[in-house]
Amino acid sequence: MNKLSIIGVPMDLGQTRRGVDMGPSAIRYAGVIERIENIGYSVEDKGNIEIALAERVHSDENTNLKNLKAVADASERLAQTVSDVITNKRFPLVLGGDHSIAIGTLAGVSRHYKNLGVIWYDAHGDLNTADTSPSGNIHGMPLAASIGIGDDALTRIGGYTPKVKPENIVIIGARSLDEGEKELIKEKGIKVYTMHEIDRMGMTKVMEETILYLREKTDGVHLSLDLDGLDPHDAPGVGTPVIGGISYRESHLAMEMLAESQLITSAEFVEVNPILDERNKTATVAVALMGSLLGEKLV
Ligand code: HAR
Ligand code: MN
Ligand code: MN
Ligand code: MN
Repeated sequence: MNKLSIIGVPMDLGQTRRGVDMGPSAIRYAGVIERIENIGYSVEDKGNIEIALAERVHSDENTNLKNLKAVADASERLAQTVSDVITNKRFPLVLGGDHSIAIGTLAGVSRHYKNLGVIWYDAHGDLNTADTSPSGNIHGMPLAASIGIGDDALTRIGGYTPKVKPENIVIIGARSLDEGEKELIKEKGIKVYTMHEIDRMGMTKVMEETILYLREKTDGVHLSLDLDGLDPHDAPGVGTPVIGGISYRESHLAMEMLAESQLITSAEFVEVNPILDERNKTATVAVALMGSLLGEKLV
């Protein structure tokens, strides 16, 4: 596929820190369009999905999920936009925004595949529900919602559930999992490479295994890359940094191996928060990783 569409999602309603709504602007400012055009893609920027203003959203007293209705509404719009892009035979590249946007992205992508695979590159599992969440923040729930676990308003975007089978998921970079998430990982048989495995095996082996595993099972693979999967030294502009993360070099290698594999059919880069960043470093890292993922060559 040599045609690509960028979709911005200035979402900050899935958590409570301000600034992550400016992620799409920061990533565009870091030169994403030119970077991808230089690889040889025809790039269309579809602009941003409309997101309600945090100051105008009122909490619903029937749930502890923050901004539930506003997140669900945005997810429906995003799902439709992503689905249209795929129908037009273009690669969807979604720019966040907090990670709650993955609910909508996956709802749009999964309409097009019988056996969608997902790589969840993240310090966190994002496998919480209203019952297990320590925060009520929906950005800690999108992977659970996508396998059909959680509030109907999140699991039934697009009118069907689940979007992804647990055995088609690979989590990479985990180092901050809540108890309920650990239980769900075991119960559902979700494949996880924590930082322990990355340290012991090296990123090359982790990616070789991931690619082999998903190639056998799936007919398309979505990459959901949370910048907090990287170490805060390399990606400081995120709302929930966790020390001891994946380096920029390891991430670059992982993206190049995915490019070689030709497995990835859609991608999103999330949690870039320019207010917390150092001179747009995290957005710049995100754009460099997009370049590697999409086949950029050094010579
Ligand atoms: N697990 C915690 C929660 O659910 C923290 C989630 C942190 N957020 C993210 N997602 N950036 O990866 O509240
Ligand atoms: Mn996440
Ligand atoms: Mn995270
Ligand atoms: Mn390289």
